[in-house]
Formats: sequence, C-alpha cells, structure tokens
Amino acid sequence: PAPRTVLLTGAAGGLGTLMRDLLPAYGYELRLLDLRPIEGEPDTIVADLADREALREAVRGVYAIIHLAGISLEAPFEKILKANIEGTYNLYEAAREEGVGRVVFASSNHAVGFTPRPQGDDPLIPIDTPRRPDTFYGLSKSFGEDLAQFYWDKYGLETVSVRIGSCFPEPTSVRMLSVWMSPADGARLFHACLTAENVGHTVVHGSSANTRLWWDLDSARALGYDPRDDSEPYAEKLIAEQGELDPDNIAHAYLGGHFVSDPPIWPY
Ligand code: NAI
Ligand code: 15L
Repeated sequence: PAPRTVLLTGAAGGLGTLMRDLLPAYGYELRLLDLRPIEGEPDTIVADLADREALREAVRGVYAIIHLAGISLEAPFEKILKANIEGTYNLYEAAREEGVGRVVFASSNHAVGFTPRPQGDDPLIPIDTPRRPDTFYGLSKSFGEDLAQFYWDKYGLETVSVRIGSCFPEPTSVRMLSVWMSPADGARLFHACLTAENVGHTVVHGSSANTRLWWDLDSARALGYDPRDDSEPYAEKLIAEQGELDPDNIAHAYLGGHFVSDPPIWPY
C-alpha cells in the first residue's frame, strides 16, 4: 500500500528528530513542520503555529498529524498561551477544516505532575487519575487534552493524547528510570496511535515497560502498543551516581519530579 502521509509538527526538536529517523520504517511518509528550518530537509514547512493559513495548507491531504510543536518546558504564561494553547487550537481548526481524521497529541506527564508518585507497594497511577498540572506548561497539556476531547465529541476528529514521560536516547536520572520511553518504544507507540481503530479520544501513558514504572500502560496496550524496552540496565550506574530518590525531597515526591519545585525554563 502507498505510504500514509503524516504531518509531524515540531519536527526540528529532540523528539521530532528521533521520530524522523524511526517512523519511515513503519511506512509513513512524513511532512515536516517547525518554526526552525532543518538541515538536510529542504521541504520542511517553516511556519509558526500562529499562522492559520500555513497550517491549513500543511494539513491538507494528510492521513494524520503527530503534534509535537510547542514550548516543551516551563515559560511565562503569555508565551505558553500563544504557542501551546492558541497554537494547538489553530492546528485543530486547520485539521477540522481540512477533514483530517486523527491527531496524535504530545501531552505530558506534567499534566498530572502534582500527583504523588507511587512508593513501595502503592498501585500504579491509572490513566484516569485527576489532572494536577505542575506548571503553566503542564496546564497547557491539560488544555490540549480537553481540546482533543471536545473536537472528538463535537466534530468526530479523533485524538490519542500521549502523556509522554521522558523520551531521550538514554535515561539520565533516577526519576527517568521510572518514566523513560526509549525512542524505539516511542515509535512503536506512535505507530499504534496512528493505526488503532476507533480511538475517539484516548489518553495513554507514554513510556517503556520499565521495571520501576509509576503508571500503568493499559490504555496504550489496548491500542496495540507492545513496549520492548526497560530502563533497568541503566539503574545501577545512575543510582550509584545520584543516589536513590528521597521521599522527603519535594523534587522526588511527585510524578513531575523537579518540575513541581524548580522547573526548567524555556530558553527562547
Ligand atoms: P523540543 O523543544 O526539542 O521541540 C519542540 C519543537 O517545537 C522545536 O523544534 C520548536 O522549534 C518547535 N516549536 C516551538 N514553538 C513553535 C511554534 N509556535 N510553531 C512551530 N513550531 C514551534 O521538544 P521535544 O522534547 O522534542 O518535545 C516534543 C513535544 O513532546 C513537545 O510538545 C513536548 O511538550 C512533548 N513532550 C516531550 C517529552 C520528551 O521527553 N521529549 C516529554 C513530554 C512531552
Ligand atoms: C516534558 O514534558 C519535557 O518536554 C521534557 O523535556 C522532559 O523534561 C520530560 O517532560 C520529563 O518529565 O522528563
């Protein structure tokens, strides 16, 4: 079958770069969009999520959208409002106007970042845990999930909202042993999100099958996601370097980690 064209917003970013490498093997033809040009990708649509006309053209004819673009750390509310809240609204409007059937929305664990992390024998956090954003950034992801639900209920536009943990080549902190999503599992999950039938609006946790996992992967597995990776091989070295998580340290007590107390700030 002909490859299905998928618009990848935020294609110049960290996760976008990983997915540009991995998703074509699943048979997708990627159309790239970002605020910044990408070296070696002259066809990239260089556009701001504020540009409704550019978005409408960018989504025309695609099978689905993977929406990664936006501010990925904490920032003043006005900036978050523009890029993540208005920007995501603009993209959904373009998708609705052009009849795109499905969005995979990069939500974040920070939509529920103020949820206490499980300790000891505590049960895993279920996907329907109440939202408890830990930042304006997390609040914008919470909005994105509600926007997605609304566009499904009102217009029949489907979304899988993925509450991504940390998707980087390797885990680099003790917290990431629990929330890591390997790039290969990220591609597996996005593929499942793009191909599962009748998703309506489904929210899933995005991580590998980590031994120290904090949340369940049930709703992701129900879409066909079959994670293969586990951060555990990195545990000994990271714990030797950084020590175990300290339950009395606020930066170790919640799903959102240091975002609850000292969030990294968007540098632009
Ligand atoms: P990143 O910051 O590396 O990439 C974001 C990209 O969006 C950048 O290339 C930037 O130029 C682009 N962008 C920002 N504002 C834009 C605008 N107004 N119009 C067009 N493009 C714009 O972030 P990363 O790590 O690649 O994350 C991608 C997405 O996944 C983000 O939405 C982030 O919130 C989400 N996410 C990522 C996680 C991770 O582990 N990498 C964890 C949880 C969520
Ligand atoms: C996120 O939402 C950020 O975009 C990413 O850069 C990581 O910091 C990740 O969460 C995390 O919680 O580790």
